[in-house]
Amino acid sequence: MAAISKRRAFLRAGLQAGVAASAGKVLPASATETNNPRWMNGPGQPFAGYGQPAPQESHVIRRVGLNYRGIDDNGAAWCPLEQLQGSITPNGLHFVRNHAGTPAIQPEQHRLYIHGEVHRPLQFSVSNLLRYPQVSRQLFIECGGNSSAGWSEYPVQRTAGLTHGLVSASEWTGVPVRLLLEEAGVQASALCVVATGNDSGAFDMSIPLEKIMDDCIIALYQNGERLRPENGYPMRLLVPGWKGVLSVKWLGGLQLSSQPAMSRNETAHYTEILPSGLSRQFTTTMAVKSLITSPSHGMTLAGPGVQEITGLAWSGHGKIARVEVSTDGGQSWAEAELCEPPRPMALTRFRTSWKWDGEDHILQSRATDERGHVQPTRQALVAERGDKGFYHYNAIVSWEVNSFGLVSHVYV
Ligand SMILES: Nc1nc2c(c(=O)[nH]1)N[C@H]1C(S)=C(S)[C@@H](COP(=O)(O)O)O[C@H]1N2
Ligand SMILES: [Mo]
Repeated sequence: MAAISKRRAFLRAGLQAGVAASAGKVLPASATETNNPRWMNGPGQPFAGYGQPAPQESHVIRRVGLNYRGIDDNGAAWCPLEQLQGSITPNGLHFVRNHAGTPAIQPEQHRLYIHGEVHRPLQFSVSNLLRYPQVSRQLFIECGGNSSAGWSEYPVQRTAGLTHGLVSASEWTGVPVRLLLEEAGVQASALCVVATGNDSGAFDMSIPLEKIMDDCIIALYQNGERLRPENGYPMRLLVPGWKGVLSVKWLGGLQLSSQPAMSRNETAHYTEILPSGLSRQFTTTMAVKSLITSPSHGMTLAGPGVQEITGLAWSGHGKIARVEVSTDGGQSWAEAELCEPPRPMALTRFRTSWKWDGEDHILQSRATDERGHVQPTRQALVAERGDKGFYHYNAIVSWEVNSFGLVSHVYV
């Protein structure tokens, strides 16, 4: 699109037009009044050993979906994406996907075994691992089943978090798996690593050796503090950019093998059924994706005027290159501002200002990653993958703002 017509499309959509001049609703202050609220008139609160959110923010919580397939400790707690800002998830709000609950691990008794097709089988305690060189990386984890509601025939009316909140991002710190495997000496026959968790289901997944050696880490810290129990304490595998199920929590074993384990969660689940009736085997990378977190379903705009549109974008293929926003259901697009710097396989916050005219609008975001992958429309995704999907839904999300300012989920 030529520069001039792109600018016109911006203006038509009311995006980033004359924002500063019309920021509205600012109250005038009197010159004589002093700011002296009653909480300034006594001693403050004492120090606390571990800080907690303000009690007034106690409504910002994960929403728990229990009892998947009739098993009590198999379920998920969804991250309240629409109530958060920035690109890092607070530890207490990181989504949780458990197949057999959170085990009560005694960290000093916990061991990680490296075994199978290696020259020297090894075992590591937490304190052994802490002596190795560590790396820190901001990375997202997204469950392959995130946004599965998008496959349903009619648009599901739920908050952004309860629909798309099986994604979160942290700064993870830990030991590159490569260092430990080099010490154990991988045999030439080994092609993959079977990672096992120490939860009661002995959760196991296979990861190609090439990926493990490239960038996988054994994470011990999450946003600067030790892992939360439900996110894998005292150690978990982190497989950057790939489906969350591979990032095995409570990691107890890495078995080098010439073939994948063909375990339950890599055969019966986390595979995709295609229109032909066949299933894709071993889907790995999470596709390019974005969504507007505010305004989103369940919110009401205060009134016509300036409104920030913000959301998150990510891709398992690398960095986010561009996010575009539409306020007319995808007919015209304007580029949003990205929070710098976009990091590979992390969440990237985007923002743009919009001047709402009080009419009906359909808000959408569309992400493009550095490899040129563009987030598809829902129509395009269904045309390619059929309508019987459950996993790996990454289509553009549409929120309709009606003339009352109410936001709901629509398909276009
Ligand atoms: N041991 C073990 N690891 C596990 C799981 C599990 O149930 N047990 N769930 C997996 C799934 S399906 C996902 S999406 C991620 C979720 O990580 P989180 O709970 O820290 O968000 O962990 C993966 N690792
Ligand atoms: Mo998952």
